[in-house]
Amino acid sequence: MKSAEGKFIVVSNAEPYKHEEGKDDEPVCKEVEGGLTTAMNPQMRDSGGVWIAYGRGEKDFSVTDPDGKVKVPDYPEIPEEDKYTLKRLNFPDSQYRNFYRGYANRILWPIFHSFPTKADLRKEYTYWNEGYLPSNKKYAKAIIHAYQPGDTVWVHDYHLALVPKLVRNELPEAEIGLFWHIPWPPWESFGKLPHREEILKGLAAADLIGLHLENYADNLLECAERVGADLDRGAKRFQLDGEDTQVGAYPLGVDYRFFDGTDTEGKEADIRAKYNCDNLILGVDRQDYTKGIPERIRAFEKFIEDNPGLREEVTLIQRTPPSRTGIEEYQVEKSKINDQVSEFNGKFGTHDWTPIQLFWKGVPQRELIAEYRAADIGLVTPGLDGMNLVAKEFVAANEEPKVLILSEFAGSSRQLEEALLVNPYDPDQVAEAIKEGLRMPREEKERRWRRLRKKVRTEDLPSWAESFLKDLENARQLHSMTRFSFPESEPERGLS
Ligand code: GDG
Repeated sequence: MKSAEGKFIVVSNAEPYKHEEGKDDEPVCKEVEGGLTTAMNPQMRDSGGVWIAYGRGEKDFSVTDPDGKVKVPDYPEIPEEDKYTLKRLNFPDSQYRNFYRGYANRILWPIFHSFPTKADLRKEYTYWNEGYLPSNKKYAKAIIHAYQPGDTVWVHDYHLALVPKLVRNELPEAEIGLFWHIPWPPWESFGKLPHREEILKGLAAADLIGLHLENYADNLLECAERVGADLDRGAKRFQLDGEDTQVGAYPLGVDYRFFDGTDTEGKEADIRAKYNCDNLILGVDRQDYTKGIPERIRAFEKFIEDNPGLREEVTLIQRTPPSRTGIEEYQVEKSKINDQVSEFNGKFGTHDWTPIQLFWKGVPQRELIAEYRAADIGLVTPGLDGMNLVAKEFVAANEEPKVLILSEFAGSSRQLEEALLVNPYDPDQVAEAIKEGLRMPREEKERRWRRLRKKVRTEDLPSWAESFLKDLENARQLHSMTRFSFPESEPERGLS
């Protein structure tokens, strides 16, 4: 699905595959869990492009060539023609700490999720000191090195907001798109960000900035205006620092055919047998305070407390692969969840029944699909989430009608209106939705499920990529005609 005659250069912080130490010290290739990997893999497979990312695996650099490149997926069963190039970047530990754990995840992440009190602004220096800016420069340099005229550069997410400007400075004619995977908050939250102008100037050099929802796009436009951009609200364009960009909403979808069609070899029956209970509820989230895990567990507890007759008939499986383990807040939350779950299981569990099954690790994708299929209810209740792919994957994986309980603060709730939509901070409401889900008449379940499946099938990953890339091409054409027709503000060449 290439948009132009050239190749794709996809750029993200997280790599799609890492290499770890296997048996006999041999490096073993593993898929990295995460929204972006799942989202982008099919396109990379089909287009044979270059993916530039940080190499995080312990054996990552033992398999790369001197330029940091390796062909992935590096599995013996994958033929060479189905692989693409992954270029791994290496950062000194101190730089990565400042960039990733510092500016990106202790400042940008909380502010963009409207948790400004969780933002550690003492870490403001991490923008400069071997941190966000120099790391963005390193990504930009790798792009410039890989670039050939006609290529499409597709940058992903909040770690790399300065990259469009840094690349544009060197490649004025390049087609550059950026997709922003997290919410764009209102000015009241965004405005608290140190370097808010630099972030917007960095982004303004992209031809197109995609976000999941219209209201995120509107928030971005308003924030740009507040820092002095000229706005064309109707056309969703703004001009800042001599750069002119288009903003649009592109709700990310999932690879429906993959989730629908993957053969799980009946593993779901084994999972159900293991828990020996009539109804399984499933939560799947990267560990993060935005995902609302303690609130979800509290709501499940409420449900169990309020419905003694249903005890031993319902089990919650909470699958939580760890993430950002080096950040203190994440460690604190993890131990709180452990305490919460063990206290509850100790109070209500019996010899035959453990109400909450908590797993602090990920499983391979096929097993995850089997878990989706084993579950009767998908419980997806983030406090705030740009999109949330788990909700869509749960729908895509299940041909059999199920129940989806979904937070109204997940971006996906705008499309998946036939789910039982809940306020994740209201335990009574979530507990009530669980009860409703368990009792839902077959006909209603089928009716809702049919509509959900249709949306996830039609608004899927290829259609998302196609519409973003089509608009990107148009935006580039427009910019190549008009880019230098705004003489009143002389562009400052270079972010310093
Ligand atoms: C960000 C935004 C936005 C989870 N556990 C396992 C596993 N996963 C995969 C899921 C899903 C992905 O991780 C999680 O994606 P989400 O969308 O739910 O959330 P984030 O990681 O926070 O992603 C989010 C997304 O970017 C895309 O734009 O939707 O709002 O925060 O794909 O399947 N995969 C495997 N094993 C697991 O145990 N294999």
